[in-house]
Amino acid sequence: RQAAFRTDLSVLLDQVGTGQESLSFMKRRIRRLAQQWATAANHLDAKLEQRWRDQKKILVHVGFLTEESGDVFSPKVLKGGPLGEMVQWADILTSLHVLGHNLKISMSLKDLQGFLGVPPGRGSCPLTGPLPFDLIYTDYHGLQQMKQHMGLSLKKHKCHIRVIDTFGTEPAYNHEEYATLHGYRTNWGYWNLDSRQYMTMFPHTPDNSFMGFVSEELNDTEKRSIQQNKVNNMAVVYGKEPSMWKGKEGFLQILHRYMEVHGTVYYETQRPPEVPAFVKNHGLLPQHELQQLLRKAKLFIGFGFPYEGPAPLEAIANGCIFLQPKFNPPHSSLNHEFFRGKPTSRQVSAQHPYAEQYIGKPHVITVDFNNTEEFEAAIREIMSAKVEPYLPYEYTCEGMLERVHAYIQNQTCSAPNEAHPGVGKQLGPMFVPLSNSTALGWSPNVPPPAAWPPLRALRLLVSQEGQSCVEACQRAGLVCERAHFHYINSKEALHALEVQCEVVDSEMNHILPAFSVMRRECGLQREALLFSCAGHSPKYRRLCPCRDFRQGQVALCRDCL
Ligand code: U2F
Repeated sequence: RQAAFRTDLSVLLDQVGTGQESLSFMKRRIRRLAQQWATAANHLDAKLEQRWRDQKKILVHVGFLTEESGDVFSPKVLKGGPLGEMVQWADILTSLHVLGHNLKISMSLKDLQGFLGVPPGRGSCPLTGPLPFDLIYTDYHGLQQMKQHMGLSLKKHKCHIRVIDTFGTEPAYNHEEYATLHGYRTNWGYWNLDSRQYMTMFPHTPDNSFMGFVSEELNDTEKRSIQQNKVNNMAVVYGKEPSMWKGKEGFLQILHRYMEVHGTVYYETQRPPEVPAFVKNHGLLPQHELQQLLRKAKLFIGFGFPYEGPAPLEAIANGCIFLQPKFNPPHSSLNHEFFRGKPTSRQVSAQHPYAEQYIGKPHVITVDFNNTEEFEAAIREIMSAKVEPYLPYEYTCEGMLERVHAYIQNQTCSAPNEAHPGVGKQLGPMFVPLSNSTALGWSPNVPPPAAWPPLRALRLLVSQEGQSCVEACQRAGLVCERAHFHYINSKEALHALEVQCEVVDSEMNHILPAFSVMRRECGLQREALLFSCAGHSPKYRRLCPCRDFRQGQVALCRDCL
């Protein structure tokens, strides 16, 4: 069946259900943004020009909100607990509904079993017949529950699964045997999925798919009125939980010399001791009231935690400048408690690396907060700057619908466990050196094999020693495309790059394909699950599949729609 865009959200609101505070939060959000979604649906509908879109049967099982996983989030919704995940799930549900898919929503084990047709009870009762869904969106908690209740059939159906995973999962952590043997085993990883099945909150791990969420959009009249009503000396502190303010008095004192300081910190009866008396604390606000506060404020300032949340995007969208600390050395699972045990080695260079790398000045200023001069200079700069509200396209409703549409219609998980070194063999002649540099492109004369993103977007680059493909592609203004590793994992690719190989081995190692210049050793990848944009090694230069991307929509290549 053909999917038709929906602009009425009432059926979705009924489906979300009632009971927990988290559900009320999500429903308030869905209602508040309903008009914005409807406008975006109409735009995208027109842009796609009647293109056929398959209607998919989709199950959304929100594992972390189930009673069985402890549901630690719901009781904290009104008390300063994390809301980022609920923001994202509300927006995922809305996207799938608006795109016109056939949606079922599960927030408990009972719902899950009912939808899957698995008999209730203890132990793993394998799902016999075919899976009644084309796609299942869940999270790590939900995956665990599905394993318990679907038994071995989970393996059979795993290509249909998508895992919403805020901070990302790198391939080395995802491959069970490799992770166990090489010290990448964590509480979360090792599911042996195609790493693009993990979907993140920000586009920070190109091995995964970027799912994202949306932020409030403003029309021109609203933008103008915001700019006229900005209060140049008004700052709002990022942090709804008292612990996020702990040990920050020094910075707050300096800030207070220049600006009036506001906060939205949850409290029960009296001011939390972490929040100085000069701070005007509004208490935790409903989302729409927070937006109003941000419309007046000039500065939104983060003190290092929470990492990578939605609030800075909302602040920037409402015309604030976001000031955040640089982390030197970067925070990661190797050196910081919060990231410990997360299935990634990603180096987090600031509180909100996306804001720094994808938005930057004048909307985002990232400085070393311990350098008082730099910190004060940034505050002065912010007070006198004139900045317009800004929202990257990928965080608008249309941007999210466009991306989710493209994934649903094009992303396949064939996940052959063998990497088949030499799969690029028949493609050998298609590598044409562009110049003396290491960039290669596809010859336009040869029809590319079916692949998504299409292979004409592929640019083969070689990393420096110690550099990952994430970085190598980024330096060239491109992005690493994990789906294309298959096509560059060949002797022909090495040959086309004029790499001197005395031996060409094929191994299981997440830095392959790669070569050592010193030792004249070349290695190809034997295990497709281990193709990794993130991998790097000091003595190896890596072969990297990079691609272009659409302005404001890094998840999609120029020809990807
Ligand atoms: C992130 O979670 P958080 O919930 O801590 O992220 P924030 O950026 O603080 O904000 C989430 C939402 O909370 C809303 C605000 C944001 O959309 O509009 N809010 C509000 O309604 N009222 C207020 O007074 C203040 C904020 C991240 F998203 C999670 O994935 C991480 O687990 C967590 C820890 O790093 O950080």
